[in-house]
Amino acid sequence: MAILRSAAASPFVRKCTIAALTLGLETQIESQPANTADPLDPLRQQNPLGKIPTLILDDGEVLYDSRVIVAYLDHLAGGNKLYPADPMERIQTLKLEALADGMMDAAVLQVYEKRYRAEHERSHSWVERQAERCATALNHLEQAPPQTTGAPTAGTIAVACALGYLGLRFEGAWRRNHPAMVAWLNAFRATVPAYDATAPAG
Ligand SMILES: N[C@@H](CCC(=O)N[C@@H](CS)C(=O)NCC(=O)O)C(=O)O
Repeated sequence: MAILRSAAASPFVRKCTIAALTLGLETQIESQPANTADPLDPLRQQNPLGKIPTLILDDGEVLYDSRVIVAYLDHLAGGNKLYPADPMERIQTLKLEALADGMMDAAVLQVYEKRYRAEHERSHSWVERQAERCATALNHLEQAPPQTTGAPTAGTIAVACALGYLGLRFEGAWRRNHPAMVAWLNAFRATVPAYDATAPAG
C-alpha cells in the first residue's frame, strides 16, 4: 500500500486525498502523519524538500509535489479523469490548478510567518504581498468562476481546497466579497462528497 505523508490541515494534502477518493483509490493509500518542523521526521529523508504531501509507493519510489501525485493517481485510475485528454482543456486544467496552488502557497506563507518567526523578525509588507496575491487570484476567479458541470478536475479540486484553507486560516473572510465563488463552492461540495469528508477539524 502506498503511504501519503500528511497533515490534516494541509490544503495540498487535501487535494491529493480528494483526488484519491474521487478516483476510488482510497484503499490503495494509507495516510501517515508527518511533522514538517521536526528534523528527525523521516520525511526529510523521503523528500529532499521536506514537504507534504509526499507519496511513497510500494516499490520505494517517492513522489512529490501535489501536482505530481495527483497526475500519478490519475494515471493509476486509467488516465484522463482529473486531467482531460483534450490538449487545450488539459492545459486549462493545469493552469487552474497552478492558480489555486499559488493561492495556497501565499496563504501558507502568511501562516508560517506567524508560526515560525518571532514578532521582531516578521515583515508586514511581505505578508501584505502574500495577502494581496490571494485577493487578486480570488477576484480573478470571482469574475469567471470555473465550470462545475461535469466531473471534477484537478483544477476545480485545487480551487476548492484553496478556498477551504482560506476559510480555515482566515475565518472565512473571503466569503464576504465573493458571492459567485461562494455559490461555486456550494455547487462543488454538492457534487464532490469527498470535499466535506476531508474537511480539517479547525
Ligand atoms: N508545491 C507543493 C507545496 C507543498 C507545501 O507547501 N506543503 C506545506 C504544508 S501545507 C509544507 O510541507 N510545508 C513545510 C515546509 O515548508 O517546510 C505541493 O504542491 O505539494
